[in-house]
Amino acid sequence: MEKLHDLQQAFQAKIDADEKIEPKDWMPDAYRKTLIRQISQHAHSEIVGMLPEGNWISRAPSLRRKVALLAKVQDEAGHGLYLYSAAETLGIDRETLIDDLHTGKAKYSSIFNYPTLSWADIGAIGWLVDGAAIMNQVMLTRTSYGPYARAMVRICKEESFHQRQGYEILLTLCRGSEAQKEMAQDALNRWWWPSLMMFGPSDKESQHTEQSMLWKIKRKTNDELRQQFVDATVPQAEFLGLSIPDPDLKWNEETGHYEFGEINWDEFWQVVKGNGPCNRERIKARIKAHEEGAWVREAAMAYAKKRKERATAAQKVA
Ligand code: BYC
Repeated sequence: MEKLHDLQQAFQAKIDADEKIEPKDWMPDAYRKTLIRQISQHAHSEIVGMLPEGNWISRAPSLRRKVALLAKVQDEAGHGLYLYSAAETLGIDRETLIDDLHTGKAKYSSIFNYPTLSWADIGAIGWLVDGAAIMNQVMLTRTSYGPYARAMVRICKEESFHQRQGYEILLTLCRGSEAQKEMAQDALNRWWWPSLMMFGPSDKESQHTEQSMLWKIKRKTNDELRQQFVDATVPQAEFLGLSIPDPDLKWNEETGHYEFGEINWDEFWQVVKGNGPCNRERIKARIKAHEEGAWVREAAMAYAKKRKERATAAQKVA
């Protein structure tokens, strides 16, 4: 008992001193569990996040746009892989994690359960969804678990290219014809509120924030990040000449922040529980891709096994 207490104290002291926790270090079970939950849900978000945009690769309006979108969607697959690997360092295997996604046990970001109806949505996703993701992920480059923090550094660099490609799509549309500008406004109208929901429930409702802040898994709360996002994004919308679909949005001179209207939390929880516009379609598409990719995984495993056998045989000869 005493020993456990000492271990816990040493662990928290390390966190308080801003040292990283590494895979072989002792950690409380609850810390491990929280990290597996958050990192795997983050990985699932990257992989499911490929679907709404992948839908537009074949319909991109020019070769330049197609190449950029292809690269972005491919980057997201890469982010998913870094994150599954980071989760695996905590002693869970990838098949279990993927199974949890397919059976609905594990969550993924609510944002990917909305449809992409026009090309302007690809601009809005890059600008708003990747913009929100960066806000959250820059904080995570300083998270207390080493493998997660290091994965985030590279992911953030790529996300900033994603954000710019989205903003540039909207800038082009907003400087184009009246119809193009309307398309951009319509995309902003549909993506604004779901983007604010990405940051999770309000601090009052959040179950995990308090503990995650003590462990420095999270460095900022859901509401802090959401406010930071609104403050950064409103001037960007003004530059585009678009209006944010929130009649309550106003600048507060005293606080130096924008005030904004109430989020529809009922819609948020419906989407999180699996009843959003595209939840069923997304999971169906992921299961299909997983099943169709079985032969690739089998071939890769067989190849790895053969190489290992050859290396062992060569060692014996030597
Ligand atoms: N959607 O106590 P809370 C991207 C769940 S996409 C669904 O505040 P926590 C990308 C939450 O999991 C971004 N579920 O939790 C961009 C919890 O349920 P469980 C992905 C949500 O963990 C473009 C419950 O609600 N980023 O990168 O302290 C293209 C209570 O919440 C959501 C990440 O995942 C939501 N929006 O804070 C492609 C970042 N919000 O788990 C890809 C890493 C909350 O108890 N994650 N829930 O069943 C985090 O930073 C935190 O997990 C969150 C939530 C801020 C999301």
